[in-house]
Amino acid sequence: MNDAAKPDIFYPSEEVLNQANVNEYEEMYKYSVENREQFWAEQAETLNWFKKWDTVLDESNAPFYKWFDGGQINIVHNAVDRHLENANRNKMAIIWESEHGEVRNFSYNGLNREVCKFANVLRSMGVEKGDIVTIYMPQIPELVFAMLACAKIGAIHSVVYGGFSTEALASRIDDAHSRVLVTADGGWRRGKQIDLKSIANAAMERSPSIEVCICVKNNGLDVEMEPTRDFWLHDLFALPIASSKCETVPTDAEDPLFILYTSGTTGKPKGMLHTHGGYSVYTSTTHRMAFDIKPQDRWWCAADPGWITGHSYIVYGPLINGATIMLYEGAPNYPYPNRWWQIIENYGINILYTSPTAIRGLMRFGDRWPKKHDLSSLRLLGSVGEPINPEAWRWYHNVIGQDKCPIIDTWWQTETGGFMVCPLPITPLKPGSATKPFFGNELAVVDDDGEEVEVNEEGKLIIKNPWPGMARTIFKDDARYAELYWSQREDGSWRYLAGDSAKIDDDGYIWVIGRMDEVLKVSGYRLGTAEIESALVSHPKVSEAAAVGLPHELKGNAIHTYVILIDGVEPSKELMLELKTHVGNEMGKIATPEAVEFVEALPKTRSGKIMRRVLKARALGQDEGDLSTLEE
Ligand code: 6R9
Repeated sequence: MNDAAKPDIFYPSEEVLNQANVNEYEEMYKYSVENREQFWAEQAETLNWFKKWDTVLDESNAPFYKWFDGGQINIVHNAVDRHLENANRNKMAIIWESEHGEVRNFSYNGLNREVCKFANVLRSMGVEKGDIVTIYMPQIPELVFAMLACAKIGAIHSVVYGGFSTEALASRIDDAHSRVLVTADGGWRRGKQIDLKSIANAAMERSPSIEVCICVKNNGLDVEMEPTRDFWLHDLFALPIASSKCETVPTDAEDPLFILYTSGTTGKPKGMLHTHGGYSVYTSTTHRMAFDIKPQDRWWCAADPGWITGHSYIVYGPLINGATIMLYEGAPNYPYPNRWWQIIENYGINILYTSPTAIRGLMRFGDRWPKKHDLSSLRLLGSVGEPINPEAWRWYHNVIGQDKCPIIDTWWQTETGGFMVCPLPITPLKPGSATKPFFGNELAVVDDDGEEVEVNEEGKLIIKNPWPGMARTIFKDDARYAELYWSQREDGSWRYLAGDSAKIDDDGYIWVIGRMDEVLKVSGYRLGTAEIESALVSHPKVSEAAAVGLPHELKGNAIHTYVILIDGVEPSKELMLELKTHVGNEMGKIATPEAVEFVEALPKTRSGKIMRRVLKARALGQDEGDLSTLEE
């Protein structure tokens, strides 16, 4: 049967149906939305609490909802400690492989030892409950240890993706006022060493709040250490303070667990704040149900812990569920395009969760690379970060999933903490749709007036209810949080605005189309036009800049920029390349523009806002739409 003749709906096999953790959707969904608090209380019961909650959901100060208020918990108590009391103690928690083939394994017992030592070291550096520790690391086990160590002592982590550069790191340190930075000498990518410590040094110069920098020796780069500020982790671990015993601190359910900066509509990145209680319940429940987690599973979420996907589904959800997690530091196609398939075969990975960009990137090398490997251990596949195009879906399903693995396409955001729309393994699938709402959630598509649109009509995606994994606020900016995301209806109910456009089909399947605001998903990474523009404008020869996303075969979207130079500077090819590099140096390679176009003027509204939609329409040769607000 050729691709075109394949049915549009894929039904799960008997085998998948028989082993499903949840074997029925409709009735349970109905129960979960009609008895939302009851449903989430039942899920919360599966975790260990130091003290049980008083109320499941407190709506008295909406949209600042509280979940499990009055309860005491610590996510690490559930992700690590409780496994030490049962057969998981000696189970593999983390398998790590580096690009150049180094392998390190940690059992749950071993993980606990490392986390305790790290927690004691942080304490000895004066880190206390409520302090924010910034973490800037390659994808190595110490990144996970550092996150868990913070949580264990009630400190708040702010992980900055290791692919970001000086300005991105400095502004995040600054906003969080971190006293302590955890970093590494460097990382590996495509056989090259990435010099993280130098970037960290430059960022610390720009953001003077850092008093202590703990540095992990990863690739042995010769780096500059400032003697009164910088410490090697292995030196600290050799001291008596780094005892391998450390009590986990009980935190209130609503105590902050982490902030994670994400790009928003305007201005600088927003620190989305998540808490211990609801986030523990939400990530573990979604992971267990959508990915059918079994005790013997080897789970591989091939994202970076520096993004929300890594926080929720490399670290917290899977560890709470006692899974064995795979971590790989390196490029998917290094030294050859079979690297990932080799990892799956070598370690017997059962579930692979990745992005459409990664799938498209590996697909272009052809079937012969995966076909060299035994991928029969795979049971389920997952997708996240952007809509998956049907062609990539089919390849993933046929070639990687050998026609037997359901594809769990999960729609969610940094703000939502965990999956909001996703199939269960038993759900019939339509390629390109994340299918139906997860339990407890009611979604809709509305027009500009907030009215629900007809079936199959495009509009704004909204969520009509609170859920335990939701971000509680934007760090230091409650007002902006309420204003950006929430609106209240006349009947008093609240709605969360996702920022995506979508439609819902006759079967109730949700099709997410893409962002409606100034957020770009480039290779699945979330970037803001504002950050890219400000990186451009920080170049001495640039007067004004605008960035838009244009469709790109591999990356989903590619960054196109328009630049007005300062008076007297002539456009040139060299300057174009220099500006591209400049953005890469300031923000990180992922933000390097695909194109820099020199222009005399930018389309603006009368109030001076750049009309990016006009730039985009022009670039695509499309109708420019309503130009009535365009400046003369
Ligand atoms: C988890 C994550 C959020 C934005 C979101 C949407 C896009 C994520 C998607 C998807 C279609 C999916 N997105 N998953 N679009 N189908 N399965 O990516 O969080 O980095 O905050 O980005 O990503 O546009 O609004 P984040």
